[in-house]
Amino acid sequence: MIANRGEIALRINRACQELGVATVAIFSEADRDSMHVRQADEAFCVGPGPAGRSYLNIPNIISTALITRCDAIHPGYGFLAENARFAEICNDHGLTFIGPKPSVIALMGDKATAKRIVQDAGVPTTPGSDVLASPRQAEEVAAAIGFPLLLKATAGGGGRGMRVVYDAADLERAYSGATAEAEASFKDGRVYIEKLIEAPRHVEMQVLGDEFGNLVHLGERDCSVQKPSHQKLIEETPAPHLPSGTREALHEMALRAARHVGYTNAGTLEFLVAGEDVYFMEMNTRIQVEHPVTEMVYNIDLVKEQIRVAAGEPLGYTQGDLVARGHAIECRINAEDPENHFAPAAGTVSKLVFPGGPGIRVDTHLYAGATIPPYYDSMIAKIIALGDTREVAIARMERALRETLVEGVNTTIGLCLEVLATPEFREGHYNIELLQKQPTRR
Ligand code: MV4
Repeated sequence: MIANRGEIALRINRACQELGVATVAIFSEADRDSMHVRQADEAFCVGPGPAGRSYLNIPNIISTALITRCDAIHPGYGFLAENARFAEICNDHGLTFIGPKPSVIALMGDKATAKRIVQDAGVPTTPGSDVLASPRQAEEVAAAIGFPLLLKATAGGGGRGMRVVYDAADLERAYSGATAEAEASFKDGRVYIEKLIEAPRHVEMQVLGDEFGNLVHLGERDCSVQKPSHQKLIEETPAPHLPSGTREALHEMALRAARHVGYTNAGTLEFLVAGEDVYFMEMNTRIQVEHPVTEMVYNIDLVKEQIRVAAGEPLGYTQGDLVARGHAIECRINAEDPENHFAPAAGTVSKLVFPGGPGIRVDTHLYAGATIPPYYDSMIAKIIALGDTREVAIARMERALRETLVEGVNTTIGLCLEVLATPEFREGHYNIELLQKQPTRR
């Protein structure tokens, strides 16, 4: 069962087709005409458009999987992908959850716990506190680590429920604000403190483990090009200008942390990199949107690997067998409304042309005439460029973006081209600040 929609549902279906595995898609009433519904072997409606009533409707999804005699459920990313309870319910019903063990999802889902465990493995984490018990404890920790600092929700991740605090006078208000926001968003108001790392790069590590203790890494991805909303826009591998010692340390730390938690299946460890300093931040226990850049340079199908290891197959290779070749960049194409603070745009795509040619991969569920429902994420396509060098990959990406035509909705294509043209990006000397200053340029 493919328990997702959009491009990742197609991506999972492709892996299954190549493996000779039959697929069952689920869809909401808003997605009846979606491409994933057509391409899967079977498809069943699980509820109305709003995700809470369909793609997050656990009883409907589980009963559909049981009725259609599915063996396993691939959750994709988003929706139920990092829901430990869902993973456990799948396994309890004899449906293999394609991902790590539910206990590991739960541990990593609690960001303060994840940091503590990873630190126990000897991996440096961002300096800070464990969960705070009171505003008074926040003051004590703040006095010890100094300002500026960040308050983060332990149930959060990805920047939700985060507050920057510049001085002691703002702490109490930030604490109650962060706590209230975390309580409202996650029904868990617990927060912790971190020292603010200034102008870091966001570099993440891909790992993959089987159920026999074999674990490999598949290099890093630089995801520093993010919108102020923490939406990633451009990702690349390898990370440009990473000192070789820092890169090796990062690879080593990822393996050590993943091995320490008994990690199985595909996962990503997020780090902040500032100069030679590397700090673990959080771990994502799912396949990520940006996985294709890793697939391109390693010539490996991560989704097939996820399915194989979930079926109890051994990896069949070791770290030494894995060699990265070339440079890959991904641009995310989102449908956004510039008239409405770049909110996700719903609408109908009237004309559509995607690029092709050497070194270009397009992962999308879009087709000419498709309607984009208002209920879900705004990403409509990912364009991935591979080159022998970073320069070739950039040139390919630029021509691919110029070949692309999307009529009917406004997209991030122009913004991607602007970023690719900046001296900071071209030289590979950029950090998370790149898109923070001018929030909405196009
Ligand atoms: C940080 C940080 C600086 N110092 N933590 C943002 C999303 C979430 N994953 C964590 N985030 C950050 N955590 C410390 N201790 C800066 C960010 C951050 C950021 C990180 C990656 C990419 C873009 C970002 C934009 C703003 C802030």
